[in-house]
Amino acid sequence: MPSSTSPSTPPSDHPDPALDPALDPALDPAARRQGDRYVVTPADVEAFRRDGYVHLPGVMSDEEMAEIEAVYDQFLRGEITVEGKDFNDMTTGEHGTDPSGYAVVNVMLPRRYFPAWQDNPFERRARSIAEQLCGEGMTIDFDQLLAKSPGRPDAVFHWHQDQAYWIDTDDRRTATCWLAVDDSTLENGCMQFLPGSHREPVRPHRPLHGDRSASHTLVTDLRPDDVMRPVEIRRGDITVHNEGVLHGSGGNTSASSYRRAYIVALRSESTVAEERRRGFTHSHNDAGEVLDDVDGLHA
Ligand SMILES: O=C(O)CCC(=O)C(=O)O
Repeated sequence: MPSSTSPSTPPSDHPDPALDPALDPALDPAARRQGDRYVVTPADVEAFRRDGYVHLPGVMSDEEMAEIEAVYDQFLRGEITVEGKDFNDMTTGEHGTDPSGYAVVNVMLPRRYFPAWQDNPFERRARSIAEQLCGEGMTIDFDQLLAKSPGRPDAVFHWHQDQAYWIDTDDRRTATCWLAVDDSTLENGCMQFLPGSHREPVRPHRPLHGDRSASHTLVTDLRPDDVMRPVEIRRGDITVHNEGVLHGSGGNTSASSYRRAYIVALRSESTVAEERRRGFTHSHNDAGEVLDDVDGLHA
């Protein structure tokens, strides 16, 4: 059942023309891919500014997805070494144990642990998209894999604003590019957003379990008027969200479908420099004082 802290599953949004090109033949995703660039339309920019997120169809081709998936699954099989808490279960904070029981497998900073992934085709298109949505001076801050296995209704990603997880900086521009490696549906736990919530200040957040050494995961409560909007997208599509929009996702109730996502987050160069100066790298192994200094714990 929906609760104030667990993602609910309201009916899906009105049909999205980008999911069905027949509804709008002008939106041909293949034509929007132009080498390293992906063409963002004025309507996309407007949606991103208004809602705090936007859905971009067909950012990656089938062939490009196959290459990404091969490395992605090497991570999931434990064939690429990831240090300490950077390979964890996002729901429990467990790490260093058998991941086959994890509800949400979370790999932080895959490009650090597998440098050959740096500058891959998704990173290059994400750069182009971030520049079109946020302007110049954007750089990759971190990347992440989030995988929910089938039949895991507990694979809930609790409501939060990303800025709540981050330290305060002057230029907070952010484009978090969330790539669907599987079709992402309400059933398998797609992303859900609260449109326009990025215009509010960061809400108070709390660690899901105990303190941040026990639980990296932060959570905030929905308010009675908050209506979350699920965004179902296809493999190869992305959503892009900013630092302030409230979001999360429900469990995976599908009997057969994984819900794998590959995230590349770009932020302003000045913010990334300030984060690194203060020892904040988005690793779950960052020092405790840094992890306690984040905005959501002081809102
Ligand atoms: O993949 C999810 O369900 C949540 C991802 C998320 O919160 C994020 O990318 O900021």
